[in-house]
Amino acid sequence: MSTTPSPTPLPVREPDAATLARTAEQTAVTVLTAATPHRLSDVVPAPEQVQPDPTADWVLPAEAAIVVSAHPAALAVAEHLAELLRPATGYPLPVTEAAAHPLPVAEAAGPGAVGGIALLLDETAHLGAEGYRLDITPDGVRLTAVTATGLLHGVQTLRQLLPPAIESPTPVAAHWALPGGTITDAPRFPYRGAMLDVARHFFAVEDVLRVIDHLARYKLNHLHLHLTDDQGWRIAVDSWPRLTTVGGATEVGGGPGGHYTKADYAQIVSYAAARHITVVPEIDLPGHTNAALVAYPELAPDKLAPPPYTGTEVGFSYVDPTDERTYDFIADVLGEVAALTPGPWLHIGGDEAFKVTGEVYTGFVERVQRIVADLGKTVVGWHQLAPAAHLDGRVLQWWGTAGADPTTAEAVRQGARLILSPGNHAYLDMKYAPDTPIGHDWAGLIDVRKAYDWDPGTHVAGVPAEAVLGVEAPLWTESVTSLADIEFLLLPRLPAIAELGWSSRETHDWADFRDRLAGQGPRWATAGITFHRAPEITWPTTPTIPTIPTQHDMPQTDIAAR
Ligand code: TNX
Repeated sequence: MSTTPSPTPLPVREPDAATLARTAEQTAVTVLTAATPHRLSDVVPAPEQVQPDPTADWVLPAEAAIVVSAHPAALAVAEHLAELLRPATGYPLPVTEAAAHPLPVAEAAGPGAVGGIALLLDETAHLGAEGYRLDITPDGVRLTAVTATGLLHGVQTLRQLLPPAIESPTPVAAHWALPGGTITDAPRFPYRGAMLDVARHFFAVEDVLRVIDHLARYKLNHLHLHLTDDQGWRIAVDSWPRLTTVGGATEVGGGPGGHYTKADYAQIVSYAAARHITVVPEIDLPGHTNAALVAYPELAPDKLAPPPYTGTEVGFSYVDPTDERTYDFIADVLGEVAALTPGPWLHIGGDEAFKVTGEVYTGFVERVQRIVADLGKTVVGWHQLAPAAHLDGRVLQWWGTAGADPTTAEAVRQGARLILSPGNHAYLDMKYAPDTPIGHDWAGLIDVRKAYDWDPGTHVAGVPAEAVLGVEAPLWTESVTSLADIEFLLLPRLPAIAELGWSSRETHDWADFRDRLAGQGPRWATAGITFHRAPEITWPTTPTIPTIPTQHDMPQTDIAAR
């Protein structure tokens, strides 16, 4: 019996401390994170086209740079990407301008560069105003778009393809692997939004900014702020100062309320704009105006100040539609709000004005629509606006639960476009289940499947897909008092509505959506975001994330060896 001779041992050299430390770190990385990346299709909302190439997986190296077309808006997106990736990776990820494009990543970064991430604007690409192409190759990542908005959407996709640990606010020992292949993507509808009611309960600027971040993740591009209601007036108007000093000092349940100064509002608008999100301000008229009447009784039909209202009933208040002073008030308010708002939209509410009916109501709406048009803005209102005369460009927001309304269909036939927020699918203030601790149920219970299983293109009878501007998920806040409450109702249903707005109908598949949505759970958990662990979803257990020891924690020898 012969034995295979063992190979002659190589001469052994003692490894130095630095090599030992590196080896230990690499071993830890291999043990603690999966070596295989996510699937290229594990993205919410579902991309239009996904072509995986398993031979092209790529791992983000510590020395990677972000190269970007020399254009201010693209540079801002590149900086944003770097800011998203730096906390968890601990990598410097410098942002540099590309010499020319399109070039392979390494070439764009300059001679001798390691693979990195290239963000390239290409006006000749057929990707549409918001689309992008993401190529993950053994040389690195190349993201191409016609606009900076497209680049930003691609950045959100890239972020979701990295391991969930990328959401960690502090450095993590992970293998930052990306699945190889190409994604080509563009939205189905141009308007994709969410609404936050800051009137029933007031929310601080930082809470609104955090909601904006949640919208950006799922490629939503509009934030509708319901700024005024019976329980509080939340936006400063210089020409009518008591709106906030008096009208802003209440909220549901008797809390202190609050309001946004013009600087606060400007901060929200610019934070949203940096994420390519347009703010849609709503001044709800002629109903839902008790807070304004408390501040200015001259606007009330009987010219008497009503008591402040902190309950949750609707439909009792209205500004006097027969008094010219009311229209001065509206022109002043809408003028100031329009001046603060770079986006094209002004939302005038129009819902539940139960005491202003028939021709008085339509006459009122027609005057206010005209005021908005004269300010150079496009009027948006709840679908109760439908019987008022058509005005070019006007947009109705559908919140019905029945899927049919001849008056709305007729308004659309005359040229109105529709934003779909069906109460029984898209209302994020509806409870998930009978035992959901907060929320309403007047439009039914909305579990994740109910939020996902409808088609904006065919939902309202007589309204063709071409007349649908998009979708919006409203969050009314009668029962919502904290950021955690907001997140609990938003997640995981907001991504369902976002997918209906973004993804082509061909990708619509509940089982597939459910699996992709499950993958978002560990991301939210890692980022410290509250969400409802909906029982329909098989949430993966969130791995304990290993943190990289800071220099302070390291033994002295390792620091010296670095
Ligand atoms: C109806 S939807 C309202 C709001 C309430 C909401 C509660 C709409 C245009 N009006 O005033 O907050 O129901 O779900």
